[in-house]
Order: sequence, then structure tokens, then C-alpha cells
Amino acid sequence: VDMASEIHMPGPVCLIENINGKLTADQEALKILSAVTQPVVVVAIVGLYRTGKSYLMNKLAGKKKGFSLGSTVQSHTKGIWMWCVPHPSMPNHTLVLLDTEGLGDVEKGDNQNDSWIFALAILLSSTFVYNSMGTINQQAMDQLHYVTELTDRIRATFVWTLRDFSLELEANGQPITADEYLELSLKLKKGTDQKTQSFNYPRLCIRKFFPKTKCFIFDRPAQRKYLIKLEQLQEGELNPEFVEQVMEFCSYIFSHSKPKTLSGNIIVNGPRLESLVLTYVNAISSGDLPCMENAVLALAQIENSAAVQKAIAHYDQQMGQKVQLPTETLQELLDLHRASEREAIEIFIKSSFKDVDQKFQKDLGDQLQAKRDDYCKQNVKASTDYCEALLRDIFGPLEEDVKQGIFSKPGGYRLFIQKKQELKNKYNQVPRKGIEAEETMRKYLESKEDVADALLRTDQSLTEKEKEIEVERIKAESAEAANKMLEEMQKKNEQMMEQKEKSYQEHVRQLTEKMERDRAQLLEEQERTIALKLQEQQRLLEEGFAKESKKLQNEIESIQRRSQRGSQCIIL
Ligand SMILES: Nc1nc2c(ncn2[C@@H]2O[C@H](COP(=O)(O)OP(=O)(O)O)[C@@H](O)[C@H]2O)c(=O)[nH]1
Ligand SMILES: [Mg+2]
Repeated sequence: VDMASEIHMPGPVCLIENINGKLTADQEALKILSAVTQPVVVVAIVGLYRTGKSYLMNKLAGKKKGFSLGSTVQSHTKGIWMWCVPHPSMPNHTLVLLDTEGLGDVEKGDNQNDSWIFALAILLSSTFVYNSMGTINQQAMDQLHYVTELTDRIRATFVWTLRDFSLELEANGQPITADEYLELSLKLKKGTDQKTQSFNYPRLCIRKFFPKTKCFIFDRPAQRKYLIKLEQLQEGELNPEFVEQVMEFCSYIFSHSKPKTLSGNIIVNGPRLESLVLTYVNAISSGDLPCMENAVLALAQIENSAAVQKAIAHYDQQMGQKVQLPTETLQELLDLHRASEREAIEIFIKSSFKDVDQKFQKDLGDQLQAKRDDYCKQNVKASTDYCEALLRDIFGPLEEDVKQGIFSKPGGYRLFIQKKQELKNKYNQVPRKGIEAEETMRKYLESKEDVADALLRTDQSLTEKEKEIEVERIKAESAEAANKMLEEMQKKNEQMMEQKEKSYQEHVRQLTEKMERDRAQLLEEQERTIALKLQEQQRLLEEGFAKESKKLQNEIESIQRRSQRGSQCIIL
């Protein structure tokens, strides 16, 4: 167990504040989240005030105190409170408890904001607990269905907790489970009149948005007179049935709540949750609907740009470590570039997601190309600088001799040529001069041609004929050298082209592999969604709601069509 990354929060903090109808994310709370590196299991609870929500959340935290209970409700900030604790049964996971404060509180009444808090709790959680008192009633249904209209896609699993439940759990004289009671409560009524419609509509919405539901009922925890100071009671003073029910609820949540994921099976950790909070709160305060897709895209932007930086940093580090300029050949440099580039792309691919139109991968590609070109330039300069200094060293004494007139005598020209050849050999033997070794020497010698020419013309030991032959020989020699240079340049160009092609292929290869993995993931997700919708469709049919069933079937078919078309992608 990675103890170092385990979170220790002594108590809850306010995550999203609702001040005078304005929602803001609390900076301190965001900072706490940003330090949570583990995957987060997020359990949120919503419901009317003073229905025992905070009490239940403290039980999930394994603490007697924490989220403050009813008596202090008036002094409390409205909004969403957060408490991160080590997950009691999943190693290396953090349990994030989100408690909502002040919903339906007439004194602080603000319906629109209540609904936003409600919607945020659903969007941020992986398990969403709806808590109500007494029985499942129409008011609860209406409130719950309303938020299904605020948010586009709900991924949380849904748990209904019913407090102070006083009915017998039975139907037609037969005992039923809490889940069956919930199922019965979600049953539709036959009829087309207004009353039936407004009875059915919220149920249809809830069933559609929460295909998997779970229900827990709780007895009254203690005698009425003890209810206001419940947290001060010993466990033995509580109704044993209630204690048992709380335990069952907690152990269900601990074993069934999954880590929060985003579409594409992207596991959410603290920083990602932080980003979701910010995006949603910003969307709401600028008057937009908090949209799942947009939040994921915003998160992807942040992470993809970080992925590019991480990849580039790795490339720089690798090249800095391996490359010694000048390299002996261009290929040597290009091979080092290629290996580092492959690793950089791997790093990018691993930590990027939803890179729409490969915007960020293209950016990475461009940056790597620029870096490669820069290395090539540096390589030329390093080689040229080194060779120029070497030429000065080696040929300096010869230049001095020329100035001294050592070769200005009969036979001096031959002597000079011989000496020059010796120095050329000496130069050629020096290792690691880099790719500009020949070109630099050719340019150097070219600049000294008039010196050689003057020596040739003034050497009296040579006949005119011999001088002519020598001039021709020099011409041929420099033509050959120029030719060779041209060939060299062509070869370098070819190598660069080949490198560009290989870079492109590497990007495409890694991207294609990633897309295949993503596609399989998406299909799996869609199959799960469709299976749940088919179940609901079947249920509607069995209950005799052919029209509603048909509507859902059309929806399912449109999802299937969309998935068959597939997510098309332009590769780089
Ligand atoms: N009747 C009843 N009271 C409860 C229950 N659980 C907690 N309480 C008490 O109800 C009051 C409000 O509880 P609290 O958890 O703060 O409710 P919240 O406003 O929904 O968070 C407190 O005095 C609790 O002791 C319960 O299951 N039934
Ligand atoms: Mg509370």
C-alpha cells in the first residue's frame, strides 16, 4: 500500500459554495483534490434538508462527527461539502464523500440553485444517493426527474435511501424487498389523462436515466425524543434494526461503488475531479448547461497539452543524453532522433485522450520536427566550427611558409602541392570531424586557390605546357569535388525524406493502435448501455406501454446506427 499518497482530512470542507445564488468552487478544496493521485470513488447524497443525510455520510466516513448535523444547519454554507478518506476496502483508492447542504431549505430558498447543486452532485459522483423521508412519494419523484432534464448523460449508479420507513414491505400480501418496493413505485399507470401523464412522466425519466437502481430502507433510529442528538447516543441506545440497516448500506456502498470514470473508461483521480468541478461550475455561472461531453473535452485539452509537454521533455532528455555533436554521419543523428521520437510519441499516446482531429498529436509532431531540424543545423555548425579550427591548426604553418616565400623558387610549386597533400592526409585522419569535414576543407582549399595559382604561374622550373596540364588537372579535380558534394547533398536529402516518412509512419502506427483500443472500449460501453436500455424497453412492453417502448426502441436503434458509422478520424 502506497501510504504516502493516502489522504488525511480531519473533516469535511466546502467544495462548491452557493453564495447569494452564485456558485463558486472553493480554492482550498480544489487544492486538496489536486493532491489526490489515486482513483476516486465518489459518493454523493442529495435530498431535502434535515432528513439525516449528513448522519449517513459520517457513517460512510467511519466517523461519529464530520459533516455537521441538523442542529447547526442555519450556520452552514449552502452547497456541496467534501470529505476525502482512504477507501475502507479498496486499496489505493480514495473515497470522496459529497454531502449537499441546504437543499429545499425554505429560509435559504432558491430553487434554481438547488437544482444545480443536485445536478452537480449527479455529474461528479460515481454513486448517487437520493435520500428521502417516509415513503417514496410524488414530490420526491418530481424533484428527481427534474435534474434528469438538466444534465445530458448520467453515469452514476443510483441508490435510494428511505428514512423512518414505517410501512410493511409487502405487495398483495407477499413480503417484498426494498428493491422491489422501489421497482413498484416506479411502475407506470395506464391512461392518457393529464393526471396519469404527470404521474408517469417523472417515472419514465428516472427509469431511463437510472437503469440500475438500488433501494435501502431505514427504520426510525431511536425514540422521537432522542432524534435531535443522535450522534451523542451510544450504539446500544439506537434501534438495533437501524444499526443493522446502516451497516448493510455502508457495506453495499463500499463493495459496489466503482471508481468514477468518464466515457472511454477514463479513470478519474483528484486532479481530474478538480477539473470537472471547475468546468461544470463555470458552465453554470456563464448560463450554460453543465454538459458531460464539454467537461470531458475541456479535461482532455488540459491533459493533452500536458502530454505534449511531457513527451517533448522526454525527447529533450533522451537527445541531451545520447547525442554528441557533431555526429559522424547524418544517419547517426537521425537514428538517435527516431528512437527518442518513438518514445516521445509513446508517452503522448499513453496519457492523451479524446485528441479531436489529432490536434495535439500534430502539435507534438511539428515540435519534434522542428527539434530534429534544429539538431541537424546544430550538427552542421558543430562540425563546421570544429573543422575550421582544425584546418587553421593544420594548414597555419603552411600558410606561414608561403608568406615567408619558402615556395617562391624554382620547384617550389611541386613542393607546395606535396606539402599540401601531406596536410590533407593529416586532416583526414582526425576522427569525429562530423558531416561537414569534406565541405569545410573543400571551401578552405578553394579560398586558397589563388595562392597555389600564383605559385604555379611563377615557378620557373615548369614549362608552359606543364603548367597548362596542371591547370587542367586542378579544374578536373574541383569539378569532381563539386560533383561529389552534389551527390552527398542528394543523399542527405533522401535521408531526410526517408526520416520524415518514418516519423509519419510511427505517428500513424501508434495512433492506429490506440484508436483500435479506444474503439473496442467504446463498443463495450455502448453494448452495456444498449443492454440496459433493452431491459427497460422490455419492461415497458411487459407493463403494456407499447408506445413508450417503441420510443425507447427508436432511441436504441439510433445509438446502434451511430456506433456502426463509427468514429471516423482523419489521420494527421
Ligand atoms: N428521524 C430521523 N432523524 C435522523 C435520522 N438520521 C439522523 N437524524 C437526525 O436528524 C437531524 C438532521 O440530520 P442531518 O444528518 O443533519 O440531516 P441533513 O440535513 O439531511 O444532513 C439530526 O438531529 C440527526 O440526529 C433518521 O434516520 N431519522
Ligand atoms: Mg446535512
